[in-house]
Amino acid sequence: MKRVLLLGGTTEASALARLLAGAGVDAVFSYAGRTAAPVAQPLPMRVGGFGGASGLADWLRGAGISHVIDATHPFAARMSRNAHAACAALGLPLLALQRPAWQPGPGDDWQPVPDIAAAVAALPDRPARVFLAIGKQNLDPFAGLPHQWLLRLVDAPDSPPLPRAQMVIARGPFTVDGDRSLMAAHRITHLVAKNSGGAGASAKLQAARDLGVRVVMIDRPALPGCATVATPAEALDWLHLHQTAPALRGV
Ligand code: 3Y8
Ligand code: NAP
Repeated sequence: MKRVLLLGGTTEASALARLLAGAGVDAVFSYAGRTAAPVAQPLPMRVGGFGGASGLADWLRGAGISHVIDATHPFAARMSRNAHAACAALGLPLLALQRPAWQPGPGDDWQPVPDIAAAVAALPDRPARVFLAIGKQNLDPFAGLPHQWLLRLVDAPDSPPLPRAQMVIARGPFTVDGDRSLMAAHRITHLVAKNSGGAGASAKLQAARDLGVRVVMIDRPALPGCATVATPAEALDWLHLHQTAPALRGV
């Protein structure tokens, strides 16, 4: 019998969870426990790290998992590497559900950078008004810069993570109108974003285009190669193709 571990935390993971629940697939949805109150899922959930690749392998064995679907965010590189190592060690089928990277279009003013440090270096020397829409985990490298910051976080921090920072506490998905109003109200001159792809965070890019805001776009980290699909429906197809045992058909 198939038993699936779904590594979640993205819009596509939540959409796949609904498909799996609707198809009656035996699956467990996993969150890292990064936020105080993650969105509930229509599958049994587990929250928290596994304890590295070896901890994940032990968990997979103990839970009798037959298939792993990694639908984590493209910047959740450590989780993806651990899933790849654990599945290789156990010989378990692994599928990555990854949305395609965003591409600049007409009217976009993007400066692509390879990582957070390059994003810090890409901002102007003179004080600017920067919408730092990269969450909470990577803010420290920006601390020494002279800018006015607009931060959007999922949970309210105990103390302001940067000087001269205004904070919006919100969990996406976001809307173009909402992001355009937010950026206009704060007279934003620069937007720093991760190239996470998907529809859940792309509103700010359309808003930046409309407002003529320069976008510093952080490229994704390299991830280990494995079978990859771009939509939840394709992930369900993969699962049906990877039947562990031929389905017994009544005759
Ligand atoms: C804990 C689960 C769903 C999933 C929704 C998507 C869309 C909204 C856009 C901006 C960018 C950012 C951030 C973002 C988005 C979706 C998706 C996505 C970006 C939740 C969630 C968890 C997290 C973790 C959180 C990180 C942070 C990153 C905020 C839930 C809401 C900036 C990434 O406070 C913290 O420590 C937050 C940490 C990792 C990046 C960071 O480094 O700070 N996501 N986000 C998951 C877990 O515990 O396993 O709380 O319900 C999920 C979603 N966040 O089901 O609809 O699919 O991408 N998440 C980025 O893309 O740049 C916000 O503000 O414009
Ligand atoms: P990460 O840096 O790749 O992972 C760090 C550690 O967190 C992992 O080694 C693992 O701990 C644990 N972990 C991560 N995802 C997990 C999951 N789904 N279930 C159980 N444990 C998990 O990951 P991250 O960037 O902090 O992202 C954490 C979560 O937020 C993921 O679910 C991701 O999909 C979601 N998210 C991240 C971003 C982002 O910008 N990074 C954006 C949107 C959503 P152990 O080593 O102890 O197993």
